[in-house]
Formats: sequence, C-alpha cells, structure tokens
Amino acid sequence: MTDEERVAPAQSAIPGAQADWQVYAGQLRAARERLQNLKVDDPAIPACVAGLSQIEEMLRRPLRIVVLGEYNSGKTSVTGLMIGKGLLPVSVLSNTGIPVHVGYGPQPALYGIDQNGVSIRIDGTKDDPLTDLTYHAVDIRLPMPWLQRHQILDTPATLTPGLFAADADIAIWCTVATRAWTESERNLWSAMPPRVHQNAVLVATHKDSFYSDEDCDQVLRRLMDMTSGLFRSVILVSAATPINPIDYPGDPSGDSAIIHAAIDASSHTIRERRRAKAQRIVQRLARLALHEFGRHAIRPESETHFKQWSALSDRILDDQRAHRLTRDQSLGALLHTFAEVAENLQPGVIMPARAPSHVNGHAQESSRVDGTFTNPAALRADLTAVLRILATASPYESPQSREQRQAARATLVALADLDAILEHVGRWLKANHTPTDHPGDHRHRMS
Ligand SMILES: Nc1nc2c(ncn2[C@@H]2O[C@H](COP(=O)(O)OP(=O)(O)OP(=O)(O)O)[C@@H](O)[C@H]2O)c(=O)[nH]1
Ligand SMILES: [Mg+2]
Repeated sequence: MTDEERVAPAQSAIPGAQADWQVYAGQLRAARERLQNLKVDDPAIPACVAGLSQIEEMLRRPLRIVVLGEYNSGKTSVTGLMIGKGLLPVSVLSNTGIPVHVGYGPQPALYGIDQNGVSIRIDGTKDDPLTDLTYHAVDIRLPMPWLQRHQILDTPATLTPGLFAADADIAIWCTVATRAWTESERNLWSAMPPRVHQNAVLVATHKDSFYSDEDCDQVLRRLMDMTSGLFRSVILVSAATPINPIDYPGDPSGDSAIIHAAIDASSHTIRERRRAKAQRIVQRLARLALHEFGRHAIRPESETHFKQWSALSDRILDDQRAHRLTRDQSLGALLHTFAEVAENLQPGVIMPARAPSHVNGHAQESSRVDGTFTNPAALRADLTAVLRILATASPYESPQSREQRQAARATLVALADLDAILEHVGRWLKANHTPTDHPGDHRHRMS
C-alpha cells in the first residue's frame, strides 16, 4: 500500500446513495422473492431460494469493528466517537474490564451477558458501575442506521488482543499520540495474523495535546513511517473533545468524520470482496438450478438436438481426458458444437446475422480460445444449462404454468449471467469465423 492511500483513506460515500453491494443485495432479494412467489413445482427452485437467502445474509451482515489497544489508550472514547459522542455512556463503561458490544436495536437497550452467554436486560439500573456486576460482556443496542451496517466491540486492555481480533473485519488499534507506538504495542500488534493488518486503522488519540497543525502533521507522518505496512490507514483524533455533530458527513473536519472516512475506506474493500464472492456463488447456484430445472421437460422435437449435444460434448471431454485434444481444442470444439445446437434449437440465438460455421465436432483445428473460457468441464456445464433453456419450453403445459416456468427461468438466467456466456460465444465465433463454410452443412456433421 502506498503512503498516498494511507494518508487519504476514503471519500465518504454520498449520503443516501447506495453502494454497489447494496444494489446487488437488493437485486438478489428481488430475484429471490420473484422465485418464491412463482407457482412452479420444481425442487430446483426452493434449493436456489435457500441458497440466495444465505448469500443475502452474508452480504448484509454488519461489518465487525474491533477496538483494541493498551490500557487507557482511548478505546472507549474512540468507540463513542464512532457512534457519536454523548450516545455511549463512556464514563460508566471506563475501566470495566469486560468487552462492550455496540450494535443495532430498534430501541436503545443495555444487556449484560452472563458467564453462560445469556443476555440479561440491565438498563434502568441507572449508571451503576458495571464493575460491580459479574457480567462477561455488555451489549448496547441503539437505533442508529449506521449500526445496521456496522457493529463495534470495545475491548478491555489485554495481553492477548488477537483473541478479540480473530473475527474482526476491521481492527482499530488505539494509541496515545504523545507516546505512541511503544515497543510493547508493536509486539502485540505484530503478533496478530497479517489478515488483521489488512484493513486495520491506527487511531492516535489526544490530538488536543499538540499545539499546532505542524506538530500534528509531524506526529502523523512519524507514525505512518513507523507502522508502514501494518495498517490500512493512520489517523490522529481528539477522542474526548466536546461533541461533534452526529451527522458526521456534514462536518468533514471533525474527528468523527476522520474516523468514519478511515472506516469507510476499509469497509469499501471488504464489501467489494464480499460482493464479488457472492456474485460468483450466485452464478454457480443459478447455473446449477438451471441444470436441474425442467430436467424432464425437454420438448420432444428438441430432444434429438439435446442428445446430440450430450453425446458430442461427452466425446469432447473424453478426448481431452485421453489427451487426444488439447484444452484449447476441446474448448473450441465445445463452443462450436454448442453454437450449432443452439442455432438448431432457436435460430438466431447466437449470431443473428450469420450462422456459425466450421463446426466439425472435436476434430477441427482450434485457434486460441478467449481467456473467458478456461475449464472445459465447467464450460460444458454452463452451455448445457443454456441449451436446456432453449430446449425445455414444453408445448403441453398450460399457458399459465408455462408462463410461470418461463418467469422462473428468466430469473435464473439473469442470476446465472448466461447472457454473458452467449455474448462471449458469439464474440468468439466471430473471431474464429471461417467464411468458406456453408451454414446448411451443420446437421450431418453433427450426427
Ligand atoms: N484529552 C484527551 N483525553 C482523552 C482522549 N481520548 C481519551 N481520553 C481520556 O483518556 C481516558 C481513557 O480513555 P478511555 O476511552 O476510557 O480509554 P480506554 O482505552 O477505553 O481505557 P480502558 O478501557 O480502561 O483500557 C479518559 O479519561 C478519556 O477521557 C483524547 O483524545 N484527548
Ligand atoms: Mg475502555
């Protein structure tokens, strides 16, 4: 990571605008609800719906921020700074020696977690020092939108901070700026798994101890040098100065804004990674569902074409396994065969302008295949799903159930991103087009 990235951690998102992951989660939810509401009797659908729910949950899970640091380094104050000063009973929570979890709740509430993990509501006991109680942890719930997407764990100073950091998405290490980054801090931090360092933020507190901006800049620069590679961002704040407006984006110079910008930078990376992962799983899931969907409902007149595809693609994969075909050759042969069968099932589906050509099973000489396709077996599975879609509109279904099935299929196709496959196939065929071939020749070569 360059220093530049570390200095300028983030542009705060425009308030109200949805991040990509939120848009994607919304799309998944809409697709899932559509599938759930359709009256289609096919086991592939509930299986897919269940998978989608899990992925949505994974996407929406609040990011876990864990606040770590040595004794009195400002951990609880920094936690307060994140949710808005004045909202957290910092004075009550100081020196409690137990972890404090802050998360979303529809109403403000305070719970004690006992030794058995049982949660007991304790608000109403007004400012009793929690040290008097034998709770294992404290759980604070606040009705703040920010806490629907983030949760915070304020930890007690410990010699084994790694235990708290283990399931952190974003670890925050607090240090007192005037004596920051001591050897013991360095040792504790270095002992953490590198994964924890990746999106971590170093928060130096007590900015108010410095007299000038130059002093602050110098401290910040020194800290960045000393901790190079160990944190995603390094910031300097006054964690105990009077309250900033809670609507932090309106106050970009405030300490809340500084810490939120650093968290947003890390959040963005994590959310993007989660979204990419979700997208991959959803594609697989939907393609799998398409394989299963309508397995027994292939149109009689399409059956011959479909059987041809099964036989030819089997042979291609066999030939590859037996090293009679290179990987590229088998990919090329699969794509050509697919294009041929697809055109027969639904003319114009691949290349409306001109029919695919040069189809000669797997014996043909293949030029290099587009990098999009790398694994013949996976490609065959994907292409089979597409062909099944083209082949399974049964004319015997009632118009109503046909409509429902088509709607389900369309939803799955969108999730599976099969359009992208068709587009790639079209592009690939165009690039490998041999003009001498005659479209009418296809059928006999395939049989
Ligand atoms: N002046 C000043 N005081 C601060 C700042 N941050 C924290 N403090 C004070 O430092 C003391 C310790 O702060 P806490 O937030 O309780 O620190 P902590 O790390 O949670 O402490 P323990 O949980 O007991 O380890 C409190 O008196 C805070 O008011 C800061 O930026 N400036
Ligand atoms: Mg504390």
